[in-house]
Amino acid sequence: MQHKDSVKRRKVIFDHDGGIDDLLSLLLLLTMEHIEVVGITITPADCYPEDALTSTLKILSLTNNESIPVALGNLAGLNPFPADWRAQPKFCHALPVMLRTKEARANVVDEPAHVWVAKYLQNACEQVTVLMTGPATNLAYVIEGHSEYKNNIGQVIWMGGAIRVKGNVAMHDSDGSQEWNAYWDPQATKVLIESGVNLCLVPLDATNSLPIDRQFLFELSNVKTELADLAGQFWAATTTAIPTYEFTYFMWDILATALLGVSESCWQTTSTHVSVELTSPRAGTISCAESSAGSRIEWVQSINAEQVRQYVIRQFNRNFETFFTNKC
Ligand SMILES: [Ca+2]
Repeated sequence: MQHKDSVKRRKVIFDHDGGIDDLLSLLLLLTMEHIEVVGITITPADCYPEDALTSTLKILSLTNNESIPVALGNLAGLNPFPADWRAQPKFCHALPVMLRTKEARANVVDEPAHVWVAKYLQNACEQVTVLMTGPATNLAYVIEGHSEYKNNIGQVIWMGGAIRVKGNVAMHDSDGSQEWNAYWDPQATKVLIESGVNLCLVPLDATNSLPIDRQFLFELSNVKTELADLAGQFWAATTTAIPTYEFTYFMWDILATALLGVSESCWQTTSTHVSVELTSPRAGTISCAESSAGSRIEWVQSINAEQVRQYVIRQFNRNFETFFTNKC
């Protein structure tokens, strides 16, 4: 166990929604020695909340990070994820190493996620990065109710949207243009996009380059460390119960998380005026605005997929006792 006090670390609030991709992202984030995870909040979107909480707490115990506060969200979006997708990550806390690991409940805060985020930002002495790999609901609630707290947000990195590619929603009230995180709570998407915070959007345009293919899983299997094996087992569960319509699982959330660690030469961003639609069949669609009338945001348009994959494999090359401890 190590604790790196000597270097100034970047403070991050991680808001996730409990999917397998999110749990892998938590593991990846905790490997980053330049990052201080100051809190974890859970949006009950692509998960059942108690499963997400259980897996999160077990991962924190496994990596000696039991003191990080965890807050469960209770705000619900308009468009629920399919029930079988939400049930899929139950698999993660049923794996042997996860079953053997006790979840420490002492760090679960007794207020909902959006309230915890608001209080953290209110009292923050320095700017914090908010990494979001689920819908924007918790942060949007805070921004709408307390716009003065925006000054304490250094950057928001959000996996969401499909700007110049088709979306991944195939529901009766959708024309297929939306990405799921943006569709779950279209109003929250609009609030965040129009908020003026320093937002780096990680849309499907970028994540489409990172399918979880057999070659990647094979490379990971050859690392042969505790973390690489656990990550490989998580990803193995996605090869049969696959939550996309193209039967391919991607590194959606992993890419957003990896941006905090990979070299900046790994990705290219562009800045575009966009608008968010609120009505069916395009509720939650983030589209390029015709003129400068929309909100100007920065989004990741391309990445070096191989460099990102190799980064993930390198970071997962460790055993659990080598994680450093986040002291909160
Ligand atoms: Ca997610």
